[in-house]
Amino acid sequence: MSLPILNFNLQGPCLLCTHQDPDPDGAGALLALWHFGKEHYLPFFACIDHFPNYMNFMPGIEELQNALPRQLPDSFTLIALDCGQKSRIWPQSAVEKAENIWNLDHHIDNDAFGAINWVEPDASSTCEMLYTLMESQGIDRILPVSQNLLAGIVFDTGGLRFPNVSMRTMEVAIQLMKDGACLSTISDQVFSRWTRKSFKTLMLALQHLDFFFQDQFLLSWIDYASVQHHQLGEEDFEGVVQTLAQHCSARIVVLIREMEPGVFRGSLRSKKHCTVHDIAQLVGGGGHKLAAGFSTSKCTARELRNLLILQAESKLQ
Ligand SMILES: [Mn+2]
Repeated sequence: MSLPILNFNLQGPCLLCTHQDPDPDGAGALLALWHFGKEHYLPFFACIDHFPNYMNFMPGIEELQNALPRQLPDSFTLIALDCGQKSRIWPQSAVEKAENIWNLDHHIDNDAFGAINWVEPDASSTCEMLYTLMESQGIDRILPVSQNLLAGIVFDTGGLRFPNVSMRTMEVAIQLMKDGACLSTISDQVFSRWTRKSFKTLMLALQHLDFFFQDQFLLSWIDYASVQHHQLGEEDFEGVVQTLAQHCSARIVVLIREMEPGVFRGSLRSKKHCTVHDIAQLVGGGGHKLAAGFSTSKCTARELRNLLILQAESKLQ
């Protein structure tokens, strides 16, 4: 792993950002750096987009939500965490004002949009990368830093069990636990958060589940009428595709929901040596090799469905 030439004894101020619709990896990396900056009186500023309730447990998150810092200086470096593309950074208004951008990320389709880019597609998470960076600079971790880093790692690895978990990931997790971060508490907060509506969403996903190619490809499709009837929000779909992916033969699993008429959001998961980021890219999305997503209004339901089935077929041959 080649480390970037990053020096936290920066001359100028830094604004820490992650992607829109933040998840515990982006938010955890941001919060870890923010706590580190506070501890060392560094001119670090941070802000975070609206986040789901379950992330409330992450130390410091409520202080940063939803607003640009009032005292944001005229000139600053933007540190983008866990963002594959510049257009994913939140808030976009800060992107325009930033003097330059540092890009720390692990998405395979990261397009190196920064003045400095450190992209490690083999890292489990941006939090794992940040741990390595802090360790390389001999930085001591206070507990809120370790808790946030472990939250990001646990989230992006599905509780330390996805194929992106390396021995290094486990070593880092152990060190963070030695710091006092609690794996079981974090796992509970991150994964045991299904609501009645999540279960309703799962029920719909199961009702509309189709099996193809000897059950190697699973496709579930929830149309706008169902989304509207049950008043489903994007947060109600969290974890559903992962549940479908527990099918023993599945290699590619896709969950589509029509959140507005003609607007299709898709979550893709893959197992057993298939990749899905390249399928997502065909409809303007992206992500990781084994977990990707998209949102498109550029094709009809029939076109999208046919495209997904054809793509899956070609990969499963
Ligand atoms: Mn991530």
